[in-house]
Amino acid sequence: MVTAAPHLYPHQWSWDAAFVSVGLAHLSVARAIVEWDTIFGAQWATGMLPHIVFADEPDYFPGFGVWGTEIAAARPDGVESSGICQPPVHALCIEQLVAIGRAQGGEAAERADAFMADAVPRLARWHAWMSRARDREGIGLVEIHHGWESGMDNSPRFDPFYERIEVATPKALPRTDLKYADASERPSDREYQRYIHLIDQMIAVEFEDDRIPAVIDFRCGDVFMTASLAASAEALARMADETGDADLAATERARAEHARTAVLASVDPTTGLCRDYDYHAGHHTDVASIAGFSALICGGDDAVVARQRAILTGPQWMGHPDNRYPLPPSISLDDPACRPREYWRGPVWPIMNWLFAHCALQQGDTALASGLREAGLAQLADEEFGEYYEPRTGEPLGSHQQSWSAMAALDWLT
Ligand code: 9WN
Repeated sequence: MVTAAPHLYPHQWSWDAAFVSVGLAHLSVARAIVEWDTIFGAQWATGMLPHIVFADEPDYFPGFGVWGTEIAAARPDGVESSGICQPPVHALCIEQLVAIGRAQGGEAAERADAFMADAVPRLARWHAWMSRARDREGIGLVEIHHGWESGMDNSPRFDPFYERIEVATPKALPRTDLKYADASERPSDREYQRYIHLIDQMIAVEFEDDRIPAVIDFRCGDVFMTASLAASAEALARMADETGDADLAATERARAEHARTAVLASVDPTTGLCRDYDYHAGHHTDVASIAGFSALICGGDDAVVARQRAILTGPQWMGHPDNRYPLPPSISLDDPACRPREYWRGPVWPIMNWLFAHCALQQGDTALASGLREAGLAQLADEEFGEYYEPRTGEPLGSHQQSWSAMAALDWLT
């Protein structure tokens, strides 16, 4: 496996690895496929792809022992993984990997085609799990039970969800992350107490999908996960067309439509942005973050997309006069909640730039895609491959040599 980062993240993360495989494909399709052997080798019997596959490396908290997934019946034998998921960008990345392999021709193309045929049924199980286990009420928004599932861990979009969690007995927190990143750039201990509390709630019901919603304090209909699912379901439908599985292609197109409808239904008519849904409170939330632009990931309504594009490229986001580069921060610099050095509370994330550029290209918006590519490459020309960047100064923050940041550069340059 390629670890998500050399020190801070010494294991394989699910959506990191999916992205990283696209970068690897430019160097070696065979190597890129090895990455998927690890991802798919950890797929749970339910179809879930777990968010971390652990390497034999103790220096990360919370490690396998804290996760307690040895009691999860669905976890495959011999694989140490966490018990939650991450955004379903996998099909979208595999489609890109296959396109890269085909463009290389010869053996690379043959390998890519054979891999696609193997991957399609696994992706189908993954998407089916997401609909079955995480859209139980059929409203279409993918339900998450931990901020880590969103991949945007401590984004202010989750503050309303975390604020109601009272941790009765705080635990010792061996914060290994603080050895490798400055505390001011990472989530607080208070946040970590809540993260661990949610894991304990899942352990109490042995990570069983049917029992978690009744006990978990965090139930968010995540609009960004949902838009990722819609984009990936379209990608999987196109791959199923190619492998001749018409039933699967139809299922995935229906899944994409259902997800897209929920994303578009979440749009706040006043702000024009997409909103998460609070299952406990029974309403949408109204925190503006980069996830608010989820319609740009999945498309589906030209007017909504045009409005979000105008806001994203406008003076509060990419076009902010204080920006070092015209790139989207995770929270607008004009927002009082913005903390420009603190993780998902303000910084610019290279992988978000890549994802938004990729989806723009899919939807024919070459101008947005090339703007993100150009500015994204200018930022990464520091060759630090920061996990995230200070929007105003362009200073790399968090981990350096972050694998998916390197992948963005590799894919954009080749
Ligand atoms: C928890 C690996 C991961 C990314 C996430 C990012 C961060 C982990 C952490 O690192 O989360 O999953 O320990 O902070 O938020 O998106 O997948 O790069």
